Amino acid sequence: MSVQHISLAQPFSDQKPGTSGLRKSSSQFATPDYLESFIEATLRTIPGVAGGTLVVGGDGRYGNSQAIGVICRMAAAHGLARVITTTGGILSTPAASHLIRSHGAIAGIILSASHNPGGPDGDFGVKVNGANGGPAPESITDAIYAETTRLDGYRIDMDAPPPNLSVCGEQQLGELVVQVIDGVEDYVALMQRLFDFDQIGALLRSDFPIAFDAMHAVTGPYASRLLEGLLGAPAGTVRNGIPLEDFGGGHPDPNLTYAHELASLLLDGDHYSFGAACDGDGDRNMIVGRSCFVNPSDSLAVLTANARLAPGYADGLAGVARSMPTSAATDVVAQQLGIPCYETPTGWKFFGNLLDAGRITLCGEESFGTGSNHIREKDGLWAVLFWLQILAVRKCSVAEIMAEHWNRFGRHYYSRHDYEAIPSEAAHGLYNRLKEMQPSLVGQAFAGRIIATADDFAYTDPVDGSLTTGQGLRLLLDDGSRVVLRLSGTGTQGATLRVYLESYVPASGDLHQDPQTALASLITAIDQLAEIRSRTGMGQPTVIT
Ligand code: VG1
Ligand code: CO
Repeated sequence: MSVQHISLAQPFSDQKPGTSGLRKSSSQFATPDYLESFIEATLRTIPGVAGGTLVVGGDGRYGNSQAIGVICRMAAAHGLARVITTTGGILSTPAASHLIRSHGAIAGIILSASHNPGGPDGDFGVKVNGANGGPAPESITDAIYAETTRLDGYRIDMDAPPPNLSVCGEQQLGELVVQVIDGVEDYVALMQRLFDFDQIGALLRSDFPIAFDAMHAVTGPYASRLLEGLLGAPAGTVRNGIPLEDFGGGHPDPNLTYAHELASLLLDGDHYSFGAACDGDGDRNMIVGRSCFVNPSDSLAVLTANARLAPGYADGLAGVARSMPTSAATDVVAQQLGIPCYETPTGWKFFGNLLDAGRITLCGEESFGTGSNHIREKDGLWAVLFWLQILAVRKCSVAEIMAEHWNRFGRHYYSRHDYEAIPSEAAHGLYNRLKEMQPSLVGQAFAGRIIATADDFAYTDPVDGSLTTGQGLRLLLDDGSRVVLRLSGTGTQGATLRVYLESYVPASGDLHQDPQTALASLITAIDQLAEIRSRTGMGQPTVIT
């Protein structure tokens, strides 16, 4: 082994991890020493590197295999004992979380920019997860960032050949063992412990055709083995199932805009009974029934209300959590179940402490993220199987499940409007202006209601007492409705403004309106107040969920 210290002319100053790791354009990652420098800072920061085990893999996007090679050579130079990686380097974020936990690894490095497009002209990213399998907490990502700003060089084994990712087995890189495993197997076994595959299989072999869109991203091999292999769904159930470096030119974000083909199969056609899609790295899910789109906030509420139908959750739930912008639909269910419901900032890392402490069993975000204590990440295919489990037991349609749910708990009309790639200055100007206005807004009229609270969301972690501030501007109205504004921490071009709108109608009210109609007065009022259209120069949002 020939470990070399490569000097940097100057440290990179832009490597601050956002909501979910470091995310930049592929061309930026191609800058000499760029990836190496972030990995160096990571390996200098995380505990247990000497003699430890690291899990490494990614969603198959452009740069994936090459990055795995770099990380292996740097792991060898830093004295790690073992790197566990996968055939083809293909590893979904939830499967990585499981491997970290089941192999006692010190950490995981997941190569993905999640739902962002890939390819030479797309984005690349590095997610760093801790020993509990979840996204590294802010204390660690802040320390990694601080390290990047003072880095003078990095250590790498210059001689080591790139690992052979085409077959399972062990390879020696100096003192380091690179273990290549099948990235799908352990995950599938975990799913079999949580759900009743006989029941779901019987549903899928009956007159219940489903469609799953892997969006040419990481879930293809997982979904093929689960749905078509073990559960007996017909060949062709999994669409776009081969992972491609550029996701076939698509945008692997499972929402009504970017997964419109799948959505349209269910919303405009009448062949399929159930449809689902996952994002680039497999942690997000979109659920659609025939003529029935399931809002992700509602999805979490439905899983919470029906959790006992799945073998893995038959004993009930310790508690639930949702991110702040997620609707309060789950809160109402939790209240009826008599279990605690926590409200955290956006990003899965905030659920980690609650899950580790056993305070919650399920958690979710409005951004198509749902998960549980089986791992420490959100889990796209897990949510799909959970829905299929509920449908297999209840033997009804998705639309019937939603109607029954709203009849019981009332309905939280909900929508998120995203304004993507707006000039940073315009976005920050708009945001800061509203923030400054907030104190004067309390007591003012807004969309026919009164603003009861106007603040910037702050969170005190109930487990470790840490405080996180600046998590989104909230306008809470006197009838329980809300409007929230946030600036995205995962975009790479300009800024993305997210506007979250929510209004509750009790079970006795009109439960079957179009959400955009039900929320129309809030949409108009926030546009007038925050001057969204005029300041962004956009007549309408890029994506409406
Ligand atoms: C978005 C979502 C957030 C999610 C994050 C990571 O962040 O809103 O809920 O946790 O993406 O998802 P932001 O800062 O752009 O709003 V993923 O699928 O990248 O791991
Ligand atoms: Co993702």
